[in-house]
Amino acid sequence: MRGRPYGLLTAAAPGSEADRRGYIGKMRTTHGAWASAGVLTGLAGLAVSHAVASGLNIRESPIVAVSESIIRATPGSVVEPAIRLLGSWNKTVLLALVVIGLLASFVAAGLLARRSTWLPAAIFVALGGAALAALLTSGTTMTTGSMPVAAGFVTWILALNVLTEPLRRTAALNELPVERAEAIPEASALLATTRDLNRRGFLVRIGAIGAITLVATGLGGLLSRDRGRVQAAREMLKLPITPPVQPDGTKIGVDGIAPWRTSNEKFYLIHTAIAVPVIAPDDYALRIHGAVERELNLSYQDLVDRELTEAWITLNCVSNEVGGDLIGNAWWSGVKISDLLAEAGVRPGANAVLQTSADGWTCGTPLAALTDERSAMLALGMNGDPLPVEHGFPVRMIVPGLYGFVSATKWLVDLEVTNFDDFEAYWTSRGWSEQAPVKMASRIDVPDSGARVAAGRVRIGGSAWAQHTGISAVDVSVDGGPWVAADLGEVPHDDTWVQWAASVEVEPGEHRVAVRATDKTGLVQTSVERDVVPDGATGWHSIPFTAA
Ligand SMILES: Nc1nc2c(c(=O)[nH]1)N[C@H]1C(S)=C(S)[C@@H](COP(=O)(O)O)O[C@H]1N2
Ligand SMILES: [Mo]
Repeated sequence: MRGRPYGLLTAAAPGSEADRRGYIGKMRTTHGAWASAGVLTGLAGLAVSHAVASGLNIRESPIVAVSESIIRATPGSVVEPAIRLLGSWNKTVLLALVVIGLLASFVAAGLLARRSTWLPAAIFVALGGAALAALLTSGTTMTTGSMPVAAGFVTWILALNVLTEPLRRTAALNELPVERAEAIPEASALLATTRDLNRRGFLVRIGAIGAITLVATGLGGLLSRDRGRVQAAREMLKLPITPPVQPDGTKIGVDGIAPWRTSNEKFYLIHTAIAVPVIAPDDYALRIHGAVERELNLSYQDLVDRELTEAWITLNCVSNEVGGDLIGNAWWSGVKISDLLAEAGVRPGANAVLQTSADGWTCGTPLAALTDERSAMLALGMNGDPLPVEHGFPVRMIVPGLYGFVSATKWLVDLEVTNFDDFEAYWTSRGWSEQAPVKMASRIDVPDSGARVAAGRVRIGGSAWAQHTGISAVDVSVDGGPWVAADLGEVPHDDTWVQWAASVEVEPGEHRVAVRATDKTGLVQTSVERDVVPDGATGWHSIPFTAA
């Protein structure tokens, strides 16, 4: 028995068996209505999640991230012929397939919503999980990546409920014993009115969710256009900087040690901003003021036109635990801060420079660290490219020898020459130290913690750092035995980390190897374990391994 179209809902066709038996109020909800609810729900979630992703400046919207992760996960033997076959259309075809897959899932979710609340939710959990996995493997952090996915997921669940509620009510109506409704005119009229109300309710809700979807789509487009514009401007930049040429001997040649030069993609990211500032070079302005003779106001071009300084500098985070990886070493290009401060003319009495980022984050750096011989700079370039947006584009500060939270302001827009007594910076007001030189540290990268290795001669290797002081020796000790001196890689100067490697003899069984460094003043790294708060962790890194 087929229903007659009645908007998106159908009534029993006149003259049908149902009609003859008096099923006047018996109106079915069509598959079409449930499927459309599913599709609109799906689109609403995608639009909201895209808007959030654009607002957070996540490079890829979840759909693109999923498509790219499909490319990554597909074996080359499949991808390569496909690219050859489809030529430049391959990305479009892939995106189209992803979209078709999504639409099919949305239709399925809508149809399943008729009988179950759990099955459509399970579909959305699966889709959200795939998007999250794709975003995370594309380099987005967990906190940032989970937000667009969570927003999309919540939209899916809410929209599906809102849209299917009138359909559900109509379906419930159909379960009522209404065979003899025709005989009672009041009942018949009531059924017709309820049916009509449900139908109108459904259409109103379709309209509302549709409007939300359109607004979110427009918003996402605007937000990502802004980021796209700045990205494009960044890519067009021709900075007078040189590409990184890694000095000979810095690589000690043990597989598994973190590369001496950290690529921009692998460089750790730490910032409090949820949506990172997106600043076009043309809109950039830096103010240098406070206790100075002459206030300086500089554009991006003003900085580019100055003499640029370039250096290898290892940056690390005070929150790096013993053995942790919140550290990276890059080739930075920028303007020496000491030159700018000399030009501004620092007045006596000042001992600090307060920096403010475009997102309002602040930090204070000792004036001395910015005026001595070290290459403290306003960096424009990282590893030969303009700074990546999330690493502070267009301008950030880099100061060798100090933790990032007291020196490495990203999206820098304001430098105030002042005194430590006169301000409290972002982290200082939250229990962290006012001043924080990097503490000497050493880390074991090879073997992996808990690894199985062949008994006999075992290679141990890793990195050590004491920025701006320099490392003079690294030693390892197995199971508390005597210290064995490691070989050190070369370094261009004392502002970078150094790779080290040692060989030890081990019997079969369980072992633990520890490492400690010595700096160029002769200070031996302390074994006293201290937490990262308030000014950096201390203690020896050690790892267990098994020799067989
Ligand atoms: N604007 C801004 N700059 C900032 C931060 C921040 O939260 N906001 N974090 C700082 C900290 S704690 C560190 S360790 C470094 C990290 O720089 P990276 O993300 O480029 O590795 O940036 C510093 N600069
Ligand atoms: Mo940090």
